[in-house]
Amino acid sequence: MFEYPWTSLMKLLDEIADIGRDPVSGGYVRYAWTEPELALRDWFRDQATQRGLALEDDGNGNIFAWWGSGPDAVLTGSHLDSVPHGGAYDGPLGVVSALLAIDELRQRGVKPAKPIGIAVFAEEEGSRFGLACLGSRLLTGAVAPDQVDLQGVFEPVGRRQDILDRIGCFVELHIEQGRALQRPVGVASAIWPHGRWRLDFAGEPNHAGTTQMGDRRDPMLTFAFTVLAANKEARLRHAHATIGRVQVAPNATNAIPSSVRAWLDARAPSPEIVDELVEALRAKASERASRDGTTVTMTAESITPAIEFHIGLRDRLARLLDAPILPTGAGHDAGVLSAYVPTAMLFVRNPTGVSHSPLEYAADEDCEAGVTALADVLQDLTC
Ligand code: HGY
Ligand code: MN
Ligand code: MN
Repeated sequence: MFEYPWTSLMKLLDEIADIGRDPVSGGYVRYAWTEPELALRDWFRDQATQRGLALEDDGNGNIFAWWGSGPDAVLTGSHLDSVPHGGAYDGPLGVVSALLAIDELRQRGVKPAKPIGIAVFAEEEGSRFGLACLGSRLLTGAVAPDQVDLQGVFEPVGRRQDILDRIGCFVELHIEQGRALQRPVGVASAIWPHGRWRLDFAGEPNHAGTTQMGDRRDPMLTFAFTVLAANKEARLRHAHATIGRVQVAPNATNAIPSSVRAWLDARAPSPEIVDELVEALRAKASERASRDGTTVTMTAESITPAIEFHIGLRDRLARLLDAPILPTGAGHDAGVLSAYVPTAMLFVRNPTGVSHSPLEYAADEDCEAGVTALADVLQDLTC
């Protein structure tokens, strides 16, 4: 009889705890197709092999591990890449919980009537190439290979209809990324529409000591105004706007910059509000640029529409687990998959609400409750 390695969730998370961890921040730097992320893939392949799961690479950087074969599969899983200096749970919790949910089903003696798959999606955070959920977008054809620039690192094959045809539904488990969930496990209803825009500010490089204040064309001023305006415009609309990444050239203490490049992340309850917010910011930044003698351009890099998860599946999971239903402002591969297959999400409580930070945390007992919930769901959907 097949022997599988029954182990605890904390032990599995501990096995990967040192991979890609920055010793100074304590956060994870696990960008797609870099050494730590490749080590995590190897670790996942090894875990899947130990469990007798059949591995499949989809040619888009995504890995699947199958228990059983054929159509109408129930797929679970998440991602292993991170934001710069991210937490231990965002992504890996869904992958580790999936492995353990399969262990749990086998312990229960469950013989699923449908295949169960675990997916590890590539570049979910878009930390390396800018486009969030790159792997799931390529798999589904939401983006084509010729629409992405992977700088020669990887040559994706694009939409895999044969794999999509085999997926009956997808259920991603993920740590909650705010404080809204008061119980150990919840079920997602929706994802706010969101996007990323690149902002390019250009001016005139010059000497910090000799250039009169009135003679300057300083793009840093236009940038600074735009950061404050993004915050104000978001608050006015009950939306979220963040400028968390910036590059300055030449980045010298004693020189007026020639250019500033920054990225805006904007999210809101409706796409109309996201559009309004971005257009208001564009107008304000341009007006300020004309006063500063600078220029500004805004370029969309990654747009994700509003997602409503499959209502029947959502309600079935909420009933089965007696779990609350809640929306989120965070993006997920489940959001991309939901346009192609019935999709749901389970959230594990985040007591502080902190995420995309080394301080991200979930209690061990809530993570264990997540594994049990996922096992219950997989059993319910496959038996
Ligand atoms: O950025 C996001 O919303 C997600 O956590 N990838
Ligand atoms: Mn994330
Ligand atoms: Mn995530």
